[in-house]
Amino acid sequence: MRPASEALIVIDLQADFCPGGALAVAGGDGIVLPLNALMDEFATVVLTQDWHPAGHRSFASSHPGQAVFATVTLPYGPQTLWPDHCVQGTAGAAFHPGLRTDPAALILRKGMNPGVDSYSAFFENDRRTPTGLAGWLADRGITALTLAGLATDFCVAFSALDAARLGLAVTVREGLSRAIDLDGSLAARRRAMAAAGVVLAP
Ligand code: VGL
Ligand code: ZN
Repeated sequence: MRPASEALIVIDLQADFCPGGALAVAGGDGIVLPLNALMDEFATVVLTQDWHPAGHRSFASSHPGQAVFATVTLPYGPQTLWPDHCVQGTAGAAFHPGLRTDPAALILRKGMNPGVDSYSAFFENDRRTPTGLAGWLADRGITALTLAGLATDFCVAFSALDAARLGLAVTVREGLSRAIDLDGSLAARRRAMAAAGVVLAP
């Protein structure tokens, strides 16, 4: 067991991000079993769940004439347009059926604001609106995080970068994460994470 100051955060291991899902990440289901095993090492496990209302502003379907994976400018900045995914209460928004959820002390839902996306588990994409996770971790004396899940170059990376900025020690388990890799996004986010002091581990 690791020290109580460490937490494992499993990002968005949901059906829609796994093969067969609406925004499938290649190999997304392949990390479920090793992550289940890794949970036993941590006294604190957090799961995050992308949890959008129908018609969310990050969906290409909400922008007539725009294609999936295009980038538009929203009031808070650039936003990639995604296929409809992780709609609250749908089968696609559920965790992968093989993922252990019993060890989780917290299941954090994000992306619920209809007009603002939230890749990071800490701040919405306006980079200002907190989810409350920073305070939850601080209250419990947690100072070091291990992050893994889906997708490496979006929700895992944004969460890792925010956590590092907040002063937490962050390790991303790349071998227990899978990437979307849109227009070189994986290489860019790996560089950004390394520059921010995030430890990229297998
Ligand atoms: C994610 C795109 C849209 C993720 C969530 O979990 O990485 N990516 N919503
Ligand atoms: Zn989403």
